[in-house]
Amino acid sequence: MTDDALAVGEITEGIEKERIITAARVVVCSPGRNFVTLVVETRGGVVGIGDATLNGRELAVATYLEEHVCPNLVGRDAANIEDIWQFLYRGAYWRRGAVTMSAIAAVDTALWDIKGKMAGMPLYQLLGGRSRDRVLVYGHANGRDIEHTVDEVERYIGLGYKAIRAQTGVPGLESAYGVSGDKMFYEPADAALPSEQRWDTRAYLNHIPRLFAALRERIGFGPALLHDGHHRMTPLEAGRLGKALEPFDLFWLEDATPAENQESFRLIREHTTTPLAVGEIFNSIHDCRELIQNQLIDYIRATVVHAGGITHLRRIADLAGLYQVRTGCHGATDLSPVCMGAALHFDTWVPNFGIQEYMRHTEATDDVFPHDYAFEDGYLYCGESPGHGVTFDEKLAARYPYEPRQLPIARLEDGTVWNW
Ligand code: GCO
Ligand code: MG
Repeated sequence: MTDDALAVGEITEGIEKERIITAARVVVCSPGRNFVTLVVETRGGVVGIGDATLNGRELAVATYLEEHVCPNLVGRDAANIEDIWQFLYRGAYWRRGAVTMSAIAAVDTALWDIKGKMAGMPLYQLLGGRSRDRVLVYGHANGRDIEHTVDEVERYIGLGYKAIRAQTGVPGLESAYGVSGDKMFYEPADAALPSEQRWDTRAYLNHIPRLFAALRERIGFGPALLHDGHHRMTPLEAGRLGKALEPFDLFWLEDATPAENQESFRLIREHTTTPLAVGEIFNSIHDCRELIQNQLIDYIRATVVHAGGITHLRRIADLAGLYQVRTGCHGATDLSPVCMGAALHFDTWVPNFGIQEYMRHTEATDDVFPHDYAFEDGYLYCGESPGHGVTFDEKLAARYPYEPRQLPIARLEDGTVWNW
């Protein structure tokens, strides 16, 4: 009897002993910011790692993994990625949710890593091979005012970027989403308890078109420009902004409005042809099914760590492909290099690729997570080493203990809590 003929989920003598999972453990470390990493070991000595970081809620996922997932992994055949995914998803009874899906994603990523290492192949080969030579990425430029932001965009062009997200300070507001002191390593989770920021949508709406007019005036129409609304607008306000930005040829307007009500994107669509992107906080295909099937978006932002791993992200991308919706995986610094490595293999394979977000990690983070992907001239290249190509220096990680940090909250002028 071959291994394939074995009943799934059954641990029998026949399973190649070396594939049996012997240990699964969670490491929380903070080399500049917090990361949750799952390490899975097999009897044969092959180790796979997965990212389980959920910004501001790290310990919830770590505990979920430690208490409810890891004990279930030991003794299973690491090769049965699909069966383990289904076991963790259906078997929990409580479906979906960011904590559950990030935990499942970490297991899934670690198991794909192990499969690649056992096959001696980079992950993209296991998915179906290369669909492109390189992965177009966008970087983050931001400034306190329009002039400063335009300078920053020019600096990113100087660094080789072909696509740049631009965020700027808004007159009358002390702080704005996406604008920070450090121009390479933006980190919004800034305090143990949430800091509070004022928000004024009218001031924002009147200001942003001026930024993009100034940008096109200075840099022309060569580089692609993106903007993140970070859930702050109502659908009608988003329609107005999208319309005002049409002359400036945006690659996308992101998170124009919260998407719990997927139907609300229809109103935006009816008012503008500016391409729409959403999904960095989605964790399931059901969060975006209507958006995709009704062609209410152009780019889906779900990524490996928060959307159930490679196994589930692939399903989302396949559904999106039927409706000409392309991928644009979330790639902020709160997703560890492990997620980035896995996402780059996914990006290299996925037929309906759009773009990949790339916020650089700090040197300390890169030291803890040595990786073989590399940036050159506006593109990221995944490596050729077996698995996803990212390793984990646990000894070094131990020098950076967890630091409690949460994301800020936003309030309107009158004190009402708004979407951050
Ligand atoms: C993005 C995102 C991030 C999020 C962050 C929250 O487009 O990159 O909006 O900057 O704010 O991931 O943890
Ligand atoms: Mg975003």
